[in-house]
Amino acid sequence: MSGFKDLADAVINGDFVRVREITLRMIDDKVDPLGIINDGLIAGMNVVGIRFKAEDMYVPEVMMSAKSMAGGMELLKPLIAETDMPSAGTIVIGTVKGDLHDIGKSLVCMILESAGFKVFNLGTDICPEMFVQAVRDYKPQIVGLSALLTTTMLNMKSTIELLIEAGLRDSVKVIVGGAPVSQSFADEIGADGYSSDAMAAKELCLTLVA
Ligand code: B1M
Repeated sequence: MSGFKDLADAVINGDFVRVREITLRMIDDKVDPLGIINDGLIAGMNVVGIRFKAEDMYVPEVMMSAKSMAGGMELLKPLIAETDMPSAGTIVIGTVKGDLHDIGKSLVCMILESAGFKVFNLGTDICPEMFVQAVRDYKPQIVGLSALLTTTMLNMKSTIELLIEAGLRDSVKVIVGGAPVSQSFADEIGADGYSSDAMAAKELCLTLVA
């Protein structure tokens, strides 16, 4: 469908207005919201990632792409969360200390909400103490840690260590994800699960609360 390519191109060009226009048009045309996210918004962001790495795009342009993608996601969020599913469980999720990457984690939140989870999205740059406090406040079954940088993924380990120190580790399952994270890293730091993308995170959480 050419709409997906147009949408991906608009994300790549950081064209907020056009991303919203195309997203709205696709919603009107009853295109599956998850398809719009995966084949339009994420497809565009993937190209941005490749170009950023190749130094063919720079931080301000990447920010504009990210904002455009968020503009599209904002329109889709009510449609994804619009399910009659009973609450599947409670999840606290955040991007770890030192890390400002928000998009993937927000997508994971949307998909989990769509599966009926009550999600407390703490945001980005969340230190271990804040995760511990959130576990005390919200009493989730699952804590989700996201990291996009090889430097910040180490803060996942510190967060798990502080949960142990606070005597809370046995009360929650900890899942980790983000581009540099792997199953072997998850095993190494003592997490209960790892997922490579938002859909896999949903399946993992459903398994963990079953
Ligand atoms: Co940043 N950045 N960035 N960046 N950025 C990466 C991650 C990078 C790979 C780019 C590159 O060099 N190719 C690189 C990291 C290198 C490394 O550590 N190995 C990088 C860098 C270096 C940096 C800076 C240091 C750049 C600089 O300033 N010199 C800086 C760091 C700032 C900081 O955090 N302290 C920085 C800044 C930024 C922006 C602010 C410009 C912007 C973020 C805007 C925002 O989020 N609001 C940005 C962006 C957009 C990217 C890329 C281009 C795209 C990330 C993204 O949103 N992808 C990225 C390159 C890339 O990933 N290809 C890059 C789309 C998103 C849907 O995918 O986040 O992977 P992703 O999430 C997926 C899965 O990973 C998984 O599910 C999601 C959905 O399917 N997932 C989970 C994620 N969290 C999960 C949690 C789970 C389960 C699954 O359970 C809890």
